[in-house]
Amino acid sequence: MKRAVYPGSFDPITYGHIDILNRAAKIFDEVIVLVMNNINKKYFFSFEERFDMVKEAIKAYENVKVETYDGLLVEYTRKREISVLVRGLRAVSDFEYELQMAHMNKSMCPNLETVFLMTDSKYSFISSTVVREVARFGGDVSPWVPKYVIEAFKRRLG
Ligand code: COD
Repeated sequence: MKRAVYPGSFDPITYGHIDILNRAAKIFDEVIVLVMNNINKKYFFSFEERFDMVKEAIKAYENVKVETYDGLLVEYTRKREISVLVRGLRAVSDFEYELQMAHMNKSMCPNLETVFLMTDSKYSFISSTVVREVARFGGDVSPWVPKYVIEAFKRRLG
């Protein structure tokens, strides 16, 4: 069985993330969406809120699970014996960072392969950062995120 992990912050999950998830679910037998913390980022939603939103997103898939991990990604993949990491690419601007991460992960865990999937062009401009910014100013984020994310913003922002 070919398993892959799709790690991210998902602060919040967007249609861009879901597009990548959709593609990965068609390629691999099982996909684990891993909600993590990037130590360089300050998060708007809590770990639990991000997990709950991803949990809603994966309901539509039989072969997708969600988990959380607060540690080094390569430690997780080693423990779970997962050899494929899925990352999404929106534009060339993503590539430099992603390439660095892929090499870093490979040097720590030689069996780990990073697979890059490109998002549909209609999602290529969406980022969690921009979604948060628009939501904070009361803008309509419904073209970019599902209903349960809008609800989470409402709970947060009042
Ligand atoms: N279309 C397609 N893909 C998208 C879109 C979009 N619109 N938006 C985001 N993505 C992709 C990103 O390119 C990325 O591949 C993935 O979705 C997740 O994105 P984010 O922003 O939710 O998550 P990141 O990039 O902040 O990832 C957080 C990690 C902790 C997973 C990351 O920093 C990492 O892999 N770190 C490795 C180091 C480590 O192990 N850290 C743990 C703590 S020490």
